[in-house]
Amino acid sequence: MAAAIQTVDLSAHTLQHTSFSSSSSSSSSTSPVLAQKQEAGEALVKALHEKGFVRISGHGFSFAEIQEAFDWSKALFDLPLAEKLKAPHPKGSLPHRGYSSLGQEKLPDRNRERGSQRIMDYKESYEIGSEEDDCQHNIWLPEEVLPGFRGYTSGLYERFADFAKIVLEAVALGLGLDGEEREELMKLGSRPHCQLRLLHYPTIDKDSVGREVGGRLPAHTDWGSFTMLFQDQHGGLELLDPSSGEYVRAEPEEGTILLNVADMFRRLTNGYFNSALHRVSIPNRDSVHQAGIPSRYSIPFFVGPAPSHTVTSLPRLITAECPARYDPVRFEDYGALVGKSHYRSEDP
Ligand SMILES: O=C(O)CCC(=O)C(=O)O
Repeated sequence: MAAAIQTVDLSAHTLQHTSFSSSSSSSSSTSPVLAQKQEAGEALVKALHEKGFVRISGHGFSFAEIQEAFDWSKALFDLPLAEKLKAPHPKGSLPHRGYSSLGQEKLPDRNRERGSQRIMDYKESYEIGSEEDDCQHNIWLPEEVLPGFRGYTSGLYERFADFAKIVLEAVALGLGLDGEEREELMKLGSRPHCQLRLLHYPTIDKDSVGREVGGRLPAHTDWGSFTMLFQDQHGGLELLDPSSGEYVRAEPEEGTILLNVADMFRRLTNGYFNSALHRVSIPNRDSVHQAGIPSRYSIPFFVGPAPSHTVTSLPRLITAECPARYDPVRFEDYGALVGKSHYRSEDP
C-alpha cells in the first residue's frame, strides 16, 4: 500500500467565510487570513491534481455533530426491513432517492475479476436530496416510522451544502480563477442538486468472506463534481493512487472529511484533477476474526451541478501540451448514462 493520505486544513476558509473573489483580493498580500486561505487553496488544488483525493480538517463539523449523524443512520438501518421499505428507492435509477435494500444497487466493477460470481456490492443505502430540488423529489419514511429523521437529515444536507461552497471557493482561489471561469467552477456545486447518502455495510460472517462476498462496494468513480465523506471506525475504503497505481487505504481518522474528485471536476479541469477510482473492500479470510467482519457505516455527500448545466473544460487548462480531452456534457445526460447501469429496472 502506498503513502498516507495528505490532510489540508481549511479552517482559514471556514472561520472567516466571506464572499471572496480573487479579482477583489488586492489586500491578499497584507492580510494573514487571506494568505492562509491562499495557501490552503493551493495545497488543496495540488492534492486534487496529484491524487484526486485528500483529507480535510478545519471543516467546522464538531465531533458531536458527526456522532449525531451516525446515530441517525444507525437508527434508520436498525429498523425492520418492512419499515425501511416504506420509503422504497424506485426500481430504475431515477429518482435516486429513498431506501435501497441489499443488492438493489449494483455498481459495475471497474476492476472486475473475469468470471467471478462473488458479491462485490454488499450494502444498503438511503438517498436524500434537497427539499428545494425541482427535478428529483425526496422519498421519505412516514414520520411516525422514525420521528425527526426527515427534519434532521434535511438540516444535515444544508450543512454539507454550506461546506461544499467553501470547498469550491478554496479551489477557485488555489487555481487563481476569477470572472467567468470562477463562475463556471462555482456552478459545479448547485445547492439544490447535491445528494446526501446514508450507507450501511452489514456484518459479513467469516465463512462468507471471500467465498460468497468478495467486497462491499466495487471500484468506481463518482459522476458528480466531488464527494465528501464521513466514515465510522471500521475501515475498508480504498482509493487508487494514480502515481503508484496502487490502492491507498483511507484509514478512519477522527476530525477529518475525506474528499475525492468526481467526473465533472475532471472534465471542468480538462483532466488536471484526477477523478478518483475507489472501492470498499474486505480483508482476506485468514485475517478475519471468528465473529466475522463488523458492520460499517459511512455518510457521503455528492456535490454536483444542476442537471441542465453543461460542463465545459476551462479554457486556461486547454493548452498545447494538454489539448481538449472532453466534449462539453450536460450533467443529466452523463448521470443518466452512468446511473442506468447501477440500478436494475426490473424485479430480480
Ligand atoms: O462507503 C464508502 O466509504 C464509500 C462510498 C462510495 O464510494 C459511494 O457511495 O459511492
